[in-house]
Amino acid sequence: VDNLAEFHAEELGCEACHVDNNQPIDDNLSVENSQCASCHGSLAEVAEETQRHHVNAHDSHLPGEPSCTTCHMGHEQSVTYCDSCHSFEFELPFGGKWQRDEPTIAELALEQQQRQQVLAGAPALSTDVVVIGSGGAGFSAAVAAFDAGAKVVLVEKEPVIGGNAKLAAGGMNAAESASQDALGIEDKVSIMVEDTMKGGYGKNDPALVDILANNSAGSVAWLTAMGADLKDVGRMGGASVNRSHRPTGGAGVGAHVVQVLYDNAVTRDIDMRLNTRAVEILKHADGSVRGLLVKGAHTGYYWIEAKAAILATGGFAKNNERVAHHDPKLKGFAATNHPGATGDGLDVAANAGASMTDLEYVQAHPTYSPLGGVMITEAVRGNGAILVNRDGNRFVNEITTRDVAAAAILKQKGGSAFLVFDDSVRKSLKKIEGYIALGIVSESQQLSEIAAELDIDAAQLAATVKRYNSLVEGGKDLDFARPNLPRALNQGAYYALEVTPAVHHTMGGVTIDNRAEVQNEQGQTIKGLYAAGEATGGVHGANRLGGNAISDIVTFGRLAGEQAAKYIK
Ligand code: FAD
Ligand code: MEZ
Repeated sequence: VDNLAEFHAEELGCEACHVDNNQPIDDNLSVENSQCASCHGSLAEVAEETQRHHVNAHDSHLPGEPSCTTCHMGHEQSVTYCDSCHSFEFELPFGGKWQRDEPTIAELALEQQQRQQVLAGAPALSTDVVVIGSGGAGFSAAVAAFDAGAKVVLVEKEPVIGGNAKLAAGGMNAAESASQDALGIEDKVSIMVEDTMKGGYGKNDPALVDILANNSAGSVAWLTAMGADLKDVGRMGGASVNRSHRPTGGAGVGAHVVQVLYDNAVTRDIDMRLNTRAVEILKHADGSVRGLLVKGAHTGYYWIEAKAAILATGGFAKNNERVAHHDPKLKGFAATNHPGATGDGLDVAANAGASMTDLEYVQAHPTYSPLGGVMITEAVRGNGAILVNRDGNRFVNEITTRDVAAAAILKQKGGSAFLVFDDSVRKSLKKIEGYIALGIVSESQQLSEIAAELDIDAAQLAATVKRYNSLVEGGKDLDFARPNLPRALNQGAYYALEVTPAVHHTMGGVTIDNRAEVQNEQGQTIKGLYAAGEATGGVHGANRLGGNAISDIVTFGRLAGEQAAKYIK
């Protein structure tokens, strides 16, 4: 016996897990997962039992309802999905090491016989709009299209929802929002436009930036009306004012927003299909969309008849081969992204005739923890942390744009630096608790102890913190012109962790117009094909500002959903 299925079958027969001819009846494995729960209890119940571990494998931070089969595979070796970012290497029954083995869209095209057979037959289902991807763009599009009167099916290739959106930490940018008003923050849509264009080195499509900024407060209001809490507003790199919205207390924005969108999709009874990969957009003879060919991880190929498709497949930062092809400097870099950020949606779009914009612009996030395998949110710096090198010196304005901060870190000895903060920063941002729980942050009442632990020059670190605190008191950073100095670092314990840049965001993607319609190489609209989010290019130019992606995906996701619903009518 070398897998869970054989183990169960020996004692209980195949019917312990399956109800229909010993086969899964859907790719969500809804029957199989409910069978797991009926014997072993719900995820929350299992989490109670496993809370003795340092990191509780079942107390997941993923939104939605992660299913048992995400990690506990039936007929294959079990793997810890968390290890796609972390390296917990929990002991799993019949477990193996996390690995990704996803054929490319080009490789799948070789399965011609199966595909042609399926396409010659009837569709497995019909809908108005099929949405590809369950990140923030996909869910926003699905909910908006549904609310505009369309029947919607959403497909997601991963076993869990949320894509990169669920990992978003620091915030969602919006100008002239109700939350800013409540906090007395003065901002203007025009300043958000200026900051975004400046951060993108003027390479952005100005029409798309106008849509982003003009609808940003509306998108916060739209999410709030559906149950989101975006009342805390902080600062991100490259922003002139505090405009990054997140839940009260500074919890991660992405998991919260995805949970709200997911809950709203569930309330609307939207058909959501996990483990279901989009492989080809199907078109009528006149070039308009007629549906989508998908490959279910358990049920194989089938096609969905749809009058419109919305591509919301995210970026490709986790695919280092593709990243290095566009930006060779980033070859071999780690990435902050979820494992599905491989860019195969771009291949699906390209095969449907879509043109691409700005693929050469790939962004590194300056503060990734090599020890934890996770990105440390810019909000830690925004809320007051400083960056020091091994000599104990500051070397950059900590909240400059991330391309500048990343380049500055790479120039330091060892190509890395240290984030240093105190209890007042910790208390200002819930997200920090997660990093501490992961065991990747050094903590001490004495700066000198932290310096010794991390091999930083202790005397110089003490002098740097003293100097920084005096600059905070004077209200001006005379050393690096950091525009915000939220707090001195002198309360309670000190904290520090090593950080280095990692590939984070791909600014380029499918070319869209101001109705989120996909354009072909000739600059014409592909009728019925829409795109939104990180799968598109043009919004962020050569460099995205922190907090602008969540704004982008919700605003353009909504737009794509509304426009697709209008089109099908
Ligand atoms: P995603 O959320 O990535 O969703 C795309 C989905 O499509 C994925 O689930 C993927 O599996 C699926 N998919 C791909 N191909 C296929 C296919 N062929 N068939 C079916 N499904 C497919 N931005 C901010 O503005 N603020 C932040 O605080 C912030 N923090 C971040 C923190 C981290 C660690 C990361 C990685 C990113 C962060 N970002 C942040 C960036 C932001 O999260 C992403 O740019 C954004 O969420 C992308 O949303 P999306 O919906 O376009 O794509
Ligand atoms: O926009 C981002 O990618 C972002 C704010 C990330 C983060 O540091 O939290």
